Amino acid sequence: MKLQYTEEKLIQLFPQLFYQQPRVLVPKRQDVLTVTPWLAPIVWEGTFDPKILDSAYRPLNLTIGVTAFAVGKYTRFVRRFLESAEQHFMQGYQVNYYIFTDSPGSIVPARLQRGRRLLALPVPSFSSWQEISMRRMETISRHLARLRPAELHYLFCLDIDMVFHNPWGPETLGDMVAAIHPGYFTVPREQFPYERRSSSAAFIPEGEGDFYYGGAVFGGLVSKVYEFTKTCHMTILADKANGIMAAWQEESHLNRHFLTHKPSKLLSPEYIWDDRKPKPPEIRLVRFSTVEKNYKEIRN
Ligand code: UD2
Repeated sequence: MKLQYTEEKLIQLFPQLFYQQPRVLVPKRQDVLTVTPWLAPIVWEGTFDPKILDSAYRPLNLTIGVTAFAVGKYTRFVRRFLESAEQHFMQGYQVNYYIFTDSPGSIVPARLQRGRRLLALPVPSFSSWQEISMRRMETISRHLARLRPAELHYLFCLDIDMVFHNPWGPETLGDMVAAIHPGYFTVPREQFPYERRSSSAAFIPEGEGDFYYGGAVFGGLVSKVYEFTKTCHMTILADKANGIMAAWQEESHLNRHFLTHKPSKLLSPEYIWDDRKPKPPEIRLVRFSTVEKNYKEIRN
């Protein structure tokens, strides 16, 4: 018997084979920069087709890691972070969540989908929030040094006081991935809060710099994230030896590193939004954003 399928049926059966033809003379977005001057893509809604990406990445059987720190009162953010990640983060992929905390007992095991694991890993607390934030570079690099190579392919290092609102998928995967900070994507670089003291290892002089990246989101191939976090830890230590703490702690060191080691992919502020800001039309959807917190209360 000869089987006859309508086009509609074929699209239903093999969605990955049917998609709009990319048009060389018709850019998908004209309102935003979609590629850096060093030819790294900047990921915005409307610039990619999730079906094509899934058909390329799903067969690779990847495991994607997430590190997040919940020290002191920040443990209160873990549940919402994980619940929202289970809804939106890397759907259909294997995910390992590594939650570093000073109270592993308080991390309630979340209900995870198949192929997803949660590990609560003990870390010491430090007396200041700045130290807790900066020490993440050291902890992540040490953790990665101990991993079996097959355990993890890609890793994202995220702030815990954040929530996923929309899909975050394989469009974010890349060798070294940085996210454009939501507070500074419309301003000239003179206004970026880079470290401006030349005595700091995070120093960036006036007139230099590409973007201002957020410390709350970075990632990439495990080997690259390892090198990156190790280097940032070293530059933080160099500052410490000189009695300096950079203006925005490890975020300043991250920005300094990415000036000379350009990230291979950039995430638009959709991936690191701040809901207190009015949403301009260029931000078509918010994928991941900060939870409002009382800084004074939570840091004590
Ligand atoms: C900014 C950055 C953050 C970091 C920080 C450094 C963004 C959106 N956020 O956020 O990534 O670079 O500046 O100053 O770019 N933490 C604890 N316990 C604490 C303190 C911090 O677990 O007592 C962890 C937690 O995972 C938190 C992260 O460190 O999400 C960053 O600390 P923050 O959220 O207080 O930093 P914030 O909001 O100033």
